Amino acid sequence: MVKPELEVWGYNTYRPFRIYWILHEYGLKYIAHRIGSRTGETQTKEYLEMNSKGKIPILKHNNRIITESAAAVNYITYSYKKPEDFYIPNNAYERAKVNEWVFFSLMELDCLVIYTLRKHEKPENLGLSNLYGEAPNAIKAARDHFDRMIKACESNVPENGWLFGKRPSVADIMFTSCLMHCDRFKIEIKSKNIVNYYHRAKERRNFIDAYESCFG
Ligand SMILES: N[C@@H](CCC(=O)N[C@@H](CS)C(=O)NCC(=O)O)C(=O)O
Repeated sequence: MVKPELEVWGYNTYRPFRIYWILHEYGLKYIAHRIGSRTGETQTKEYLEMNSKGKIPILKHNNRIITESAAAVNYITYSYKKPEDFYIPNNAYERAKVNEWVFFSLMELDCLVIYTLRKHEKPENLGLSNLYGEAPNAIKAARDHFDRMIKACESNVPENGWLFGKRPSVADIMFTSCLMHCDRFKIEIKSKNIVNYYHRAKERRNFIDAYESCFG
């Protein structure tokens, strides 16, 4: 049997999940190395040679290594034939609109909200304040920021389908993966529209299969 040319390191968290989801959208075979963050597995000499940040995920394609989840998701879309049921932008403006969601998700949601909660919530709330210190003001600011950003993007989320119509895109993978943290950190999504969008996303076959591969 030919060894799949794609390999993923990481599982059980939402950032590797982004890569599993795009691989399932593209129907690609891959090898999953189910290693966890903060288990020591990302700190071995061998792993650090692949990703000096000592984090998951990594995508490897033959001898190429990609260490940021969004870059890895995009890499798949640049490298493989587009599936029928997936949206790829056609021109600079359409690409910019997809990227708007990607950078919004990474910066405003992942970085400013999710990382802050992960670092400063108490361990009983799945945070790491035992390592990074308690910071109640930062936690409140992060939760307020989430509410503000949800309100800001609400009118750009359609009532049906995906962010760019009938087919999902990289924007949906990035945005949905950030919404998934709401369950974990008990963040209420104060928008019926976005809650409905999130439920629709979770019903997609490729989402369910990717979820099983990443978290099952
Ligand atoms: N910006 C990176 C973030 C990767 C990241 O923070 N991964 C987490 C797990 S989801 C991790 O490995 N954390 C361990 C650490 O921060 O030391 C990406 O999106 O790929």
